[in-house]
Amino acid sequence: MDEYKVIEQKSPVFYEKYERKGELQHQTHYCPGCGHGVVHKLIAEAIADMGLQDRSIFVSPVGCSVFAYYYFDTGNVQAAHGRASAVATALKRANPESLVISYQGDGDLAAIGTAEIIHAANRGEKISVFFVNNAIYGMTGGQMAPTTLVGQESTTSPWGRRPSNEGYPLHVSELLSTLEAPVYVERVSLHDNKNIMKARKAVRKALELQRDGAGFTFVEVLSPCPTIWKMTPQESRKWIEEKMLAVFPLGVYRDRKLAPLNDAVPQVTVNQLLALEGIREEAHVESASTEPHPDLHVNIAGFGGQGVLLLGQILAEMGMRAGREVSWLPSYGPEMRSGSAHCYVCLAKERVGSPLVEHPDVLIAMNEISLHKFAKQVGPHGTVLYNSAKLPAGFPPQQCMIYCIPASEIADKLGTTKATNMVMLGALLELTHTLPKESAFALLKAKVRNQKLLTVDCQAIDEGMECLRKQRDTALTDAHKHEDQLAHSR
Ligand SMILES: Cc1ncc(C[n+]2csc(CCOP(=O)(O)OP(=O)(O)O)c2C)c(N)n1
Ligand code: SF4
Repeated sequence: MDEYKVIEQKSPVFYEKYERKGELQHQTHYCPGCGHGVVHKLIAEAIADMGLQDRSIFVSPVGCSVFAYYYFDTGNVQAAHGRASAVATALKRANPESLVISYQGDGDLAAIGTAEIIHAANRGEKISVFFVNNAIYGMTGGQMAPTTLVGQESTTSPWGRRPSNEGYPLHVSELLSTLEAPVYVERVSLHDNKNIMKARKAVRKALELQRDGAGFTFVEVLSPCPTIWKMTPQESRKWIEEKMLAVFPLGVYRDRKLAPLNDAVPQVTVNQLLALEGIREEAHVESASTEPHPDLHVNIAGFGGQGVLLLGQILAEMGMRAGREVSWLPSYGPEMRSGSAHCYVCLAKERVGSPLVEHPDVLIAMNEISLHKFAKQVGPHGTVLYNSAKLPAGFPPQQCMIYCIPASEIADKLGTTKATNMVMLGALLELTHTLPKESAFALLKAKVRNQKLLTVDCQAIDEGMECLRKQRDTALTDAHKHEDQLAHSR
């Protein structure tokens, strides 16, 4: 029975079965002799040896390795073409304790994703990027890549790459090592076993540096693509050795080990900032008093000049002061005045996953166009606050509750139309009871220098609250009357 001993087996970082294929679920989709499988193996083994599988997030690109998420039993995100290092940036910043891997081909990273990689490297993002350079676009059938060699034929350079027309191959490792922030940049190759072992070391080193909190790490891997190169696996390894090494010299281009970037200005968290401004205590009290309404998604829409975006900012800042997670996402046209504008505000207990608000709990429609445009997005339990004394003629019935708040009129009576948005803020506060009006007053006090305007703003909030309260009471009374009538008629 004990005729042989298993000394090599699939890394536990790979799924046991690769679900993509109906049959042959032990195989990847890569062509025989492809370098992607080798690089996958090196990364998987390094993660397993470091014991960081549960903290690893693998970002797969567009290209032949798009399906890496079928293989790596880690966190997985598949990024749009060229955006893997930007997506990795977000993942790492949001989850600093995780090990974030951006895996990209040369078409992905060095063509469509040039901007993303340069800026991620230049910012010193604490991610590890594995750049698989096979001198061609593999997945799409062999178009010229920025790394295609001079004279190399491709479907888009059938005469061979000519510098006069297509320029020269891009040397990404060299390029990135001109930047100040990267801590580790190395180019390795898969053309023979000795070099695969060097690649193994480089992969480990990049991941270990990231684990230890260093900055941007980058490993370029010269990798065979036998299918597109129309060679056998053996020939393609030879081709790397004979052709690619001369153009892409191997070696360490940057090795700064642990060299944290020291900012003259220390970084502070939002909470520290609030504490510095002396409003953290207040935030504590507010959050305790607002427990029953944890999440609120609002769309505030109107035209430029109505204070639409400012209202959203104030709401978001009130939420922030109350210890909520918040987001504010503005959208506006090129016109500073009178173009359409809207913003989404989320106030949440947990981190906000997406700042988009497709189905708002509350729509604040500052004008008729916005009402027509957005009211249908409000669900049956949502509410519309419409800036007018009544709905436009012929406006179809909606599944949600609509309150007509003549905010502009109220603001005019107070002395300035500018306070329209504050009337709406008051109505919103009264409607949702999510945040106390005192928080709005405190915030305005800190922001509005003109005392007269400050007084009007505060009055506007009170009037907005009062207006909503009255309408709600009327609506309730009407509902009770209706119920009574029904009861009598039975
Ligand atoms: C926005 C966009 N543009 C173009 C494509 C088509 N496309 C898919 S993969 C690819 C190139 C992949 O080449 P590379 O990054 O070198 O990876 P390989 O396939 O060689 O591993 C392109 C252009 C796409 N999917 N999305
Ligand atoms: S086309 Fe090239 S890069 Fe793509 S899987 Fe096949 S060998 Fe690998």
